[in-house]
Amino acid sequence: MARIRKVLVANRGEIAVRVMRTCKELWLKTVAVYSEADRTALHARFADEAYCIGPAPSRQSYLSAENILAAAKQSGADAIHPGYGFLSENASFVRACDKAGVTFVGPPASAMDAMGEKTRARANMQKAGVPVVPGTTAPFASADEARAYAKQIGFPVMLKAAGGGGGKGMRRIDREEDLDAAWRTARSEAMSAFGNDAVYLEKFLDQPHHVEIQVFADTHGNCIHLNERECSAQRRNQKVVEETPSPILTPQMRAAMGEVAVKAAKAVGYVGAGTVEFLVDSARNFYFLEMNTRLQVEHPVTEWVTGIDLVAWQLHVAQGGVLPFLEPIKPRGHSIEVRVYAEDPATNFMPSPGHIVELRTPSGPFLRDDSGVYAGYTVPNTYDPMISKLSVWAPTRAEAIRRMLRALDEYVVKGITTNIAYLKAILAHPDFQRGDYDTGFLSRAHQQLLGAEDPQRTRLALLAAVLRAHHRAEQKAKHLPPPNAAAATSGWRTSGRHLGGWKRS
Ligand code: MV4
Repeated sequence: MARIRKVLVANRGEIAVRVMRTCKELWLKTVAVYSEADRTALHARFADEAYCIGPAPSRQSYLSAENILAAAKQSGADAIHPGYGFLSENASFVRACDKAGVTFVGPPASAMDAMGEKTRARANMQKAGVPVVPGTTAPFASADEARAYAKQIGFPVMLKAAGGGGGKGMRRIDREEDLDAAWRTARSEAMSAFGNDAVYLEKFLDQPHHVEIQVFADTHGNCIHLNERECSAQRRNQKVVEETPSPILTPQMRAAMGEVAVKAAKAVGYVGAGTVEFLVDSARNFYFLEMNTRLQVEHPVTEWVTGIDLVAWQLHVAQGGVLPFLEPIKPRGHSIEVRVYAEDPATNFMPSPGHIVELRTPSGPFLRDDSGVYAGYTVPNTYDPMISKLSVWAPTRAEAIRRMLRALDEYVVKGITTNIAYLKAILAHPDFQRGDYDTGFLSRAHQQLLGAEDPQRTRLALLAAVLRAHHRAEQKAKHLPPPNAAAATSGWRTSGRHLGGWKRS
C-alpha cells in the first residue's frame, strides 16, 4: 500500500475536525469537503484545502460518493477518511474508492458486507462460535412465519430490520395480537431507513446493558481488543453518555467478551478500527448484537484509558502498518464522555439550531472537548444537532464524574439551547453515580432529569415573566388590548429564548 500524504475527510462537524488534528500531527495534508450549508463550518476552515461538494441535503453532498471522489481527484488526495455516519459503512463507496485508486481508511468492503446485513452477521457469528441474541438468522417471508416463530420462542420478542442496526425499524412485540401492526410499521420504517424492508426476530432481553468492545486489526492478520465501553445511557436509541471501564463488568467477563469480539472481527477478515456491540442481560450473559465497521463517536474514552490515538492507528494500518502493540493493553483509570446537543430537553429535545452568540468551552486537567462549532457560528438545522463531545479522565470513576460535572458547569453556550443541564442531571443522578443503570435508565428517570432546575434558565424565565407583566401593565395604562394571549403562553416563551434568543421558524 502506498504512503499516504494527503487525506480527504469525507465528513463534517466535530469528527472531521478531530480526524484533521491527527492528520496534521502526522504531517499529512488535509482536505475538507463541505455542503453549501457548511460554508462557514469549522472543519472547512480547519483544513489545508476545502471543496464544496453540493447543496445542503446530505444526499446531494456528504452522501454523494461521486461528488466526494471528484473532490479527491481535484485535490490529489490519496486517502479518504469517512469518519462515522454518512458513507463510513457503505461497501459500494469503499469499492468506488478502490476503483479510483484512493485508499479508504477503514475495513475492506467484504467485511462491511459480512456485518452490514444483520441476519447475515448473526449467521456468520453463530458459525464462528460467537453467542448471539436468541432469534432468527434469516429474514421472514411473511407475518405468519414471524408469528409462528414468536409463539415458539415466546413473547415478548423484538422485531428488527435486517438492513441496518441502531434501532431503526425496531419494534418490541408483547402479544400475538400486536404482531401484524408491528410487522407493517417495522417494514416501512426499515424500507425508508435502509432501502430494505427485510425483518427478523429476536427474543426480547429486558432492559439489558449495552456494552461494546473496541477491536483493532491490521492487514497482517493481527487483531486485538482495547476493552469495553458502557453505552447504556441512551435516549431513543441515541447514546448520550459513555464510559470505560463498564461498572458491571468483572475481569472474567471483560476477558471473555474481548476474546469473543476478536473472534468476531477475525471471522470477517476485519481491518482497522471496529466495534463489536453486545447486550448483557440481568444474569450477566452477553450476546453479540451487531458490529459497527467504523470508528465510533465515543472512541475518545478508549483513547483516554489506553493513551492511543485511534485515528493515527487507522492511518498507520491503512498504509500496511503492523499493529504497534500485540499483547493486550492494560487500560488505566476511568473515562466518561457526554454528547452535547443543540436541542431543547424542555421541548421534547427539539433541535435548537441558530446563531451561537457566546461560547465558553471547559478546559483544565484531563479534559477534552471535541467541538465542531465556534462563537459566532450558526448551527444549521440540516444535520445531526450534536455540536461537541466532552470527555474526561480520572484515576477513579467517582473522580471522573466529579470532573465531568465541573466541566459541564464551565460550559457556556448562548444564543441556542443545549442539553447541558440534562447532562448534568444524568451525572448527578444516584443510579448513575452508583454505576447501576441499564438501557432503561434514561426513560425511567426522564421526569426527574428534566425537572432538575438549571439556574440560568430559571433566571431567564423569571425575567421573562417580569417583562411580560410590565408590558401588560404598560398596555393597560394606554388602554390597549393585552398582548396576544396565545403568544404569551406558547412553550418557547417561558424558556426565555425570546430574550434575544433564536426564534423558531
Ligand atoms: C435489543 C434490546 C433488547 N432485546 N434487542 C437498541 C438499538 C440496537 N443497538 C439494538 N438495541 C436493542 N436491541 C433485544 N432482543 C434492547 C436494545 C437497546 C435499546 C432498546 C430500546 C431503547 C434503548 C436501547 C438501548 C440499547 C439497546
